[in-house]
Amino acid sequence: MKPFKPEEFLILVVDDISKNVQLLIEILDTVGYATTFAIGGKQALERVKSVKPDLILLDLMMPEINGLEVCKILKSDEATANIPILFLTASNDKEHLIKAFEQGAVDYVTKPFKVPELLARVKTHVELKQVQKQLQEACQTMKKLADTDELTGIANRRCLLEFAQREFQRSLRYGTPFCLLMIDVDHFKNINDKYGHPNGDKAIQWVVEIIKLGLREVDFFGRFGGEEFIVVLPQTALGGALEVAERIREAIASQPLTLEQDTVTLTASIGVATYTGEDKTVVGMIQRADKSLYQAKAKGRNQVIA
Ligand code: GH3
Ligand code: MG
Ligand code: MG
Ligand code: MG
Repeated sequence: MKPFKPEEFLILVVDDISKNVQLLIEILDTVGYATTFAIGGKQALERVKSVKPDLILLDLMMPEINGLEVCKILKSDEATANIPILFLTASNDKEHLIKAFEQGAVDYVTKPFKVPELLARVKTHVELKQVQKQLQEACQTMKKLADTDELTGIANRRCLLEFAQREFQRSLRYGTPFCLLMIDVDHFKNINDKYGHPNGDKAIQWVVEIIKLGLREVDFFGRFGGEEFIVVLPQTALGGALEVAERIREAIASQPLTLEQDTVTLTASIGVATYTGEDKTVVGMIQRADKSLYQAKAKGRNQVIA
């Protein structure tokens, strides 16, 4: 765990009485927390929108909007639901305590409180919040790694198939068109044989950059295997898919690549498959794209076949 640095945590103090706010801020200041405050529930809700506190010390009994209501509102909004809330109250009513926890509070302290105890609780909650944040970040990093092809940085086969299947499901449900392109670099073995595997890798990365330039934001692109790629074209009928495919084919064939001082021209063959409503899963579409690709190869490569 990272060393504890109180100044990195922003604590929002909420009370309807400004003297109480002042006292709490002075206490938090002795440790070095970053602090901000709101007088009353309404101001608290506005404050949370503009700052992102790591913890809220929330007074329970306040006129207009009381603490329980503030808590309920914050917990029902995805953007603020994760902010831990510690209630501070003069109420000895056990009902209040139970309600506070039911509304999603992490802690409940009655006034008058003991300063060291309050500070110990605050520290526990901000540290827990930090651990939670680190876990979320680690999960995101792992998901990204699990989805990404190491050589090219685009989606790997698993992620690509997942996306394609989702798109297939959407078409199945709404009857919207969609197409797949399967792109395979022609005679790629020759590149590896002549320039070596690391240069082959470089050529694959180059092809990826060229394909990317020919796609729209909504199109999805992944590495299916070696020098084979699949482009998913959502909401696109055959005419549009053929245009995209032709643009990609032309871009690859017309731009020279430099390998070991040689100017190399690569070409690619592209098979196109459209969603017809007859396939059971996207695998059927991929098989048809592969068949078209095979025909493009058989007919002399550097061409698009649907
Ligand atoms: P064609 O597709 O036109 O029929 O011929 P090809 O030479 O491209 O045929 P094939 O698909 O059989 O060969 C692809 C080659 O790509 C074989 C493999 O060594 C190479 N390859 C696959 N993955 C990688 C990679 O990650 N890096 C490099 N450098 N080469 C790779
Ligand atoms: Mg009050
Ligand atoms: Mg090939
Ligand atoms: Mg291949």
